[in-house]
Amino acid sequence: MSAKSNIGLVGLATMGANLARNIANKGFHISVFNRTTEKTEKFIQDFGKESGGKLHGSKTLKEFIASLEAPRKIILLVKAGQPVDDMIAELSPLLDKNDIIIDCGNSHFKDTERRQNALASQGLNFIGCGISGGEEGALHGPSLMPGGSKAAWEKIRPIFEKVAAKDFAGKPCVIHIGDLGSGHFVKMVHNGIEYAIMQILAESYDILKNIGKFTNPELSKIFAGYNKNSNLKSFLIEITTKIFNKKEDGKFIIDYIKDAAGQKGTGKWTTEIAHDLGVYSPTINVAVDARIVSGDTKVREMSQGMLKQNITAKKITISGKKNLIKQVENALELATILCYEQGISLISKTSKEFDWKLNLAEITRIWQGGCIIRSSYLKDLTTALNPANEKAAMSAFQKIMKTLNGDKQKSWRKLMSLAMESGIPTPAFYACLGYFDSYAKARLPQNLIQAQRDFFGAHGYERTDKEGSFHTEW
Ligand code: NBP
Repeated sequence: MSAKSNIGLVGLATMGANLARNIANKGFHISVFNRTTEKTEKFIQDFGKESGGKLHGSKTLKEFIASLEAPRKIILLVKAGQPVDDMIAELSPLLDKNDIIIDCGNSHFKDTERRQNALASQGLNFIGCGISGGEEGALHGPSLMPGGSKAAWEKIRPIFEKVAAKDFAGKPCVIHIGDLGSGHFVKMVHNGIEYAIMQILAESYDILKNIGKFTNPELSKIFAGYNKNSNLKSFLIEITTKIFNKKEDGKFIIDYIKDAAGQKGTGKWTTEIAHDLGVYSPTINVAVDARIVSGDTKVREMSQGMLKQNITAKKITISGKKNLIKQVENALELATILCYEQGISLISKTSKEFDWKLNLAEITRIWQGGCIIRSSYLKDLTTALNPANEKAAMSAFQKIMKTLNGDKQKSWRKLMSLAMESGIPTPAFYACLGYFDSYAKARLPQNLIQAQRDFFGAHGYERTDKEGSFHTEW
């Protein structure tokens, strides 16, 4: 290769391979490197032709670095954690001042800040960039959330804007999120919202399957119906309709998948920072817990014989089935709105705490395409969060409030009673309702907790009728 590549990428597993192909397909020359050289060779063999000669494989890091135009822009898509530090340690001595490393993996935002500080002392730029959309997104257009130096962002911007998915108006689903680790932070909260929505979808499945007695093809049709609701139409519901219909060897695969849900940490990290900053995000917490209990298979198998659910299951009628489909739709619609709300509140509070000045409307806009939590509801949410058009923001906000406060809420409450009576665990749905009900009340019962704390620990309390701190000899 005579001319140098516009960008480089390290890590040719699912995400890296697909993102590299996407970048080449958008007309950029890209050099690639993978720790295991055979993977690089196979990748170039498989996709070199499709790229029209724009993909360039390197066997050594030295060769890789030499193939890149200045300032060098290097995307890392290696396993999060120690491998990122290992790659930085190998790359940084070979780089020149002002070169840019872009970590697109799911790194913790505090690790990103540590790496930014260490590399800044060597004159190198480090951007922590969240990427969402899985392999399809990486190949055809992901949602990208870069954070770090604005000047470095401007250097990668032309490539990233071409590679990203498009929002509802056709604009790229990428912005400079903000300073420091803010890009990885926003991606982490995105994943927290993803955990919460996936859990309420799983609970909807449980209710429909075990109370409604719907078959897999019926479930597929029901979810396809939900996907016509403008607040629910989403990537996650779309794939859910496909999952229920998928057969292998004549069997529905869903019925044979173990119910132990995996997790790689971003949900847990979201709950940790929410607790650290005192942000109420119960559905994200519960979604992480639900994955934990799902993995506790042995204990559940043992306790199933001991714990008898004292319920009398009623046979569901045809009209009851129809009603159930609507009740679940209403519950899903309102709970989904509240899942996004919990994530946005966390981003907002953190932005203030760290003085990041994050643009909430722009963040939800870049989630409109490419990413796992893309949904048509994000149109209203983006508008409601955009202070630049006050009238439109107020009208979108009122529309959301009308949905939350209307009759669908009653239907959701009835569904929760039914789930409880039927012994179906729906902790994420309850958490969403608890979130709503807690903020709907100016006074909560924690006056009792304050009294108890003062009783046993002389912690003192404040009063509603006079200023100051008080203690009672109980
Ligand atoms: P993996 O997370 O499975 O990582 C595999 C890659 O890391 C391979 O290229 C491997 O090289 C390389 N690697 C490892 Br492991 N240790 C290394 C080391 N010490 N030095 C250099 N390279 C090393 O790949 P992925 O699923 O494509 O994900 C990449 C990143 O993107 C992760 O942070 C992930 O959390 C994030 N992400 C994934 C998705 C998704 O849908 N998969 C979505 C969004 C974000 P080798 O071939 O030599 O073993």
